[in-house]
Amino acid sequence: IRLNQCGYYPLADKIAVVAGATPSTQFFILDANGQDTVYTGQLGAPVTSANSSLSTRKIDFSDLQRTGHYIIAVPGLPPSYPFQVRPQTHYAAAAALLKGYYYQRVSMPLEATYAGRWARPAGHPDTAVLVHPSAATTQRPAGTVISSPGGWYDAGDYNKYIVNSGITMGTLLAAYEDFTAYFDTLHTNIPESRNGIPDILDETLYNLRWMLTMQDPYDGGVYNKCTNASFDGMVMPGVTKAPRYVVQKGTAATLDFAAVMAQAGRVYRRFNKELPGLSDSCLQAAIRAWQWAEQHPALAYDQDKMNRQYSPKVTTGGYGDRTFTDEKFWAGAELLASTGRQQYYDAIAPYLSDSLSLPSWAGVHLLGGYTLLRFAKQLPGRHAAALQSLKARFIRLADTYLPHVAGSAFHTVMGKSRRDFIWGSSAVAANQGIVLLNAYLLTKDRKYVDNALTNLDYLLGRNATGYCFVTGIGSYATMHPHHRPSIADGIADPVPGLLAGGPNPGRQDQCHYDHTEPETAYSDTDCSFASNEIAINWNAPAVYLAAGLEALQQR
Ligand code: 9MR
Repeated sequence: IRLNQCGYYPLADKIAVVAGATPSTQFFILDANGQDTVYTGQLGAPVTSANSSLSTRKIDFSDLQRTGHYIIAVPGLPPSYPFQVRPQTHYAAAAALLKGYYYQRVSMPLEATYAGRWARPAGHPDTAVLVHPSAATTQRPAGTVISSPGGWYDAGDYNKYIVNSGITMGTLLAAYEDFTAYFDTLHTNIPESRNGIPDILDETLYNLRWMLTMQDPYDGGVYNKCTNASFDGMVMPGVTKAPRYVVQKGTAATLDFAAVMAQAGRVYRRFNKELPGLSDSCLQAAIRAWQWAEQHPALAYDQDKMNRQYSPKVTTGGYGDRTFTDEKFWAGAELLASTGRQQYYDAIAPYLSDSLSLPSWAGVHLLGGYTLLRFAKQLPGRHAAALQSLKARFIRLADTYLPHVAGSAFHTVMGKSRRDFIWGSSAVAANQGIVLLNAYLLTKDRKYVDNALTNLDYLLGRNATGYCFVTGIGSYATMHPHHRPSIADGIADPVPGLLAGGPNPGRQDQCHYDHTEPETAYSDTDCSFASNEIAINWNAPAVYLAAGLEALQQR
């Protein structure tokens, strides 16, 4: 029986499914001691999944609105995990997913007060990072030592990549802009929790300060990453002392940086008293990065090419992107929203009608779209017609998701197409949820919230694998993520609050998979970096989705 292991809101849809053959056509909801039947229903007709050979039957108990602890029983099958019907059912998931970033912090010790069993010494200090020959300039020749401390580890590896920090920060800052009141009171027990700044912004600040160090002060360009030459072994952070480098600047990294800094300049302005000068510094950094990108409009990060020219060879993650119109659109949109200057509108106007697609690290156009739609009313009136058309096209995109749920095997927006099951498929589910929540924010039509919830149900267990993909949450969650600290720390439970990549039939890791169909190709093994790594750009949309749904739950 596959269900949302975190439970269900009293007034929302409550769907579980039974996968495989069932001896009965009835289901029962029992109170958690197994004594009293509180609800009886008929299983839905069998539905064959589009993306695996599984067949499922629907368990719909939406009418059960009474708060309580329950289990689902289908005669002849083992009972479901216990679950609750209650308000704030995703509070724990939202807080844990945000707290996940604290555990990814690079250059500070994680103290037991905040990190519990997962306390550890500081990881890489990154106070003496070498300028790689690929990044050499007159002012900073190869071998120049710079300081680039802090930030979050990208994923299960120990490197820090600007491109991927870009979409991550953009998504978290958008979560704050869209659900400000909710995040103002969401506490995650981090060292800064009592400093008068919301925890989410304290957390993003830790990475923001690192990002600022990645801009070359002499020309405004931004290095692609701060990295080892090759991946560290499966050891705790800070154990290895291999040299760290900043490599080649690039257009995508610099524009993503510009976008984040422009957005941060706007978001942190509210905290000028607590963080004097920060907002202005971010905006200045954004403008300088934008100007650099105008001079270097198409400098791709091509790691193979770089390695043919320079040594040492760098073999860590590439995040090599070759199209820059989406980064330009996003950065321009953030600069426009933060400054109101016509020049940024003119710069993004040629891309305003580009097709809208789900955000990914390589495709950030829609992040700009979200921001334009969020600030449409504050933008100069002469842009109104263009923004109206953007809004209409955006709602059409959200509407294409709505028919996915009915007739799908797991009753989720996620998984209609096998193309949903890519490396990091969990983030596809979460980002689809963000599209739907934005459609709600623009229309106030609850159907978008209901549909977004189906994808949180997916992430938390109503999926073909039966796993909850968030570590430390639910009854049957990812236990062996490809995450160096979780592997090396000697603690059975993985570091909590981290979202596993999820099913990926590409299986680029050659690890053992029990199942290989698109929606079942998931391997809960340390080995599996293609289906079971965690990454900052996957946690972020899950933070947005879980927190957004908490903020919008019906009372
Ligand atoms: O998420 C990235 C995915 O889209 C790419 O297909 C894959 C291969 O290039 O890389 C993924 O990103 C990894 C990055 O390169 C290094 N840190 C871990 C990231 C998650 O697996």
